[in-house]
Amino acid sequence: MPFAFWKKTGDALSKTRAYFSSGLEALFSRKKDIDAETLDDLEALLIGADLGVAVTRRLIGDLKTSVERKEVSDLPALKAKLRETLLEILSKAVAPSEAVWPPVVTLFMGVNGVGKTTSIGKMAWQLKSEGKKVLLAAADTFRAGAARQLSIWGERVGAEVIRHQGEADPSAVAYDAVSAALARKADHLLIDTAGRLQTKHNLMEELKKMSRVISKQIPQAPHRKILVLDATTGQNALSQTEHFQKAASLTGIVLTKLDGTGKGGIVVPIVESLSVPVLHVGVGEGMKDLIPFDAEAFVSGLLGDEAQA
Ligand SMILES: Nc1nc2c(ncn2[C@@H]2O[C@H](COP(=O)(O)OP(=O)(O)OP(=O)(O)O)[C@@H](O)[C@H]2O)c(=O)[nH]1
Ligand SMILES: [Mg+2]
Repeated sequence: MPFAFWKKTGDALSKTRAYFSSGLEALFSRKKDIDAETLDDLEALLIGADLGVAVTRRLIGDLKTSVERKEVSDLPALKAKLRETLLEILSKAVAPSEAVWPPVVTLFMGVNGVGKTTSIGKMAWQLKSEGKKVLLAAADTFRAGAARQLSIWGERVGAEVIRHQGEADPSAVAYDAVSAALARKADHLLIDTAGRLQTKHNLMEELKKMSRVISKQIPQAPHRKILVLDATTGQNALSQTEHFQKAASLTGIVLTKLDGTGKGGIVVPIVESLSVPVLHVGVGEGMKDLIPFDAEAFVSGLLGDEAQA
C-alpha cells in the first residue's frame, strides 16, 4: 500500500482519531494498569466511535479474558489486542475478484445525499487515469438537476454521459446506457440512481427492475452493486445496508465523508454483521478524494498509530 493511501486514510480519520485514540490515552493518563473501570470507560469510548454494541461487547469480552490471563496489562498491549481483533473482523468480507468481460456494469445506490453522484465522478476519474474507457448513466431521473450534476462530472473527467430529456424512466435510461456501452466498447459503465429511503418499498422494487432490465442485454450484469453510505449517519447505516442488501445483494460499499466524522468506526459493525466489504472511502469533495479501503491503514488511523510506508 503506497504511503499516500496511508496518509490520506490517516488524515481522513483525524476526527475519529482525535476522539478515539486521545480517549484511549486519557484512560491511561490516570492510572497505569487495566481494571474493571478502565474496561467500562473503554466500552463507552468504543460505542461513541460507532463500533456498535455487538462488536463492542465482543471486544470488551476478549479483553477481559486477556487481562485476567495477564496477557494484557498496559496501553500498548491493549492497542495490539484491539488491532488484532479489528483486523480479524475487517478481513472477513472480501471484494468479488472474478474476471468480468467488459463493459463492467456498476450500479450505485443509496439514500438521499450520501454522495452517490460524487463517488461516481471520482471513480470515473480513477478509471480514466488507468486508461479505461468509461461511460456514465444518469438514471437518477427523479431529482431535477441530477443529470446535469453527472454531466458536469463527465466533462471534468472526460467520460460520456447517457441521459434522457425530461421525465424519464430510470430503467429505460439504464437500458440505453448498456446498449451504448456495448456499442462504444466501453470498459466500464457507472450508473447513477436517485436517492431513496431504504423503507420505501416501491423505490426498492425499482432497483430490482433496473437490474432485470440491464441483465436482458448482459446476463451477468450489473456485475457490481455498490451501496454508498455516509459515514456521518452513524448506526442508521446498518439499517440501510440491511435493506439494500435484501433488495439488491450488494457486492460492496463506498463509505463517504470519512473526513467529516469522529465516528469512522461504523465500518466495523457493517462488515461484522452484514459481511459486505467496504471497497472505497470518500475523504473529501475533490475528484482524487476516493481511496481504496485498506483495513491496516484504517485500524492504524483509528488507533492513532503512525502511518507506515
Ligand atoms: N466532505 C466530503 N463531502 C462529500 C464526500 N462525498 C460527497 N460529498 C458531498 O456530499 C454532497 C452530496 O453529494 P452527492 O454526490 O450529490 O450525493 P447523492 O447521493 O448523489 O445525492 P442525491 O442524488 O440527491 O441522493 C455534495 O456536496 C458532495 O460534495 C466525501 O467523501 N467527503
Ligand atoms: Mg446524486
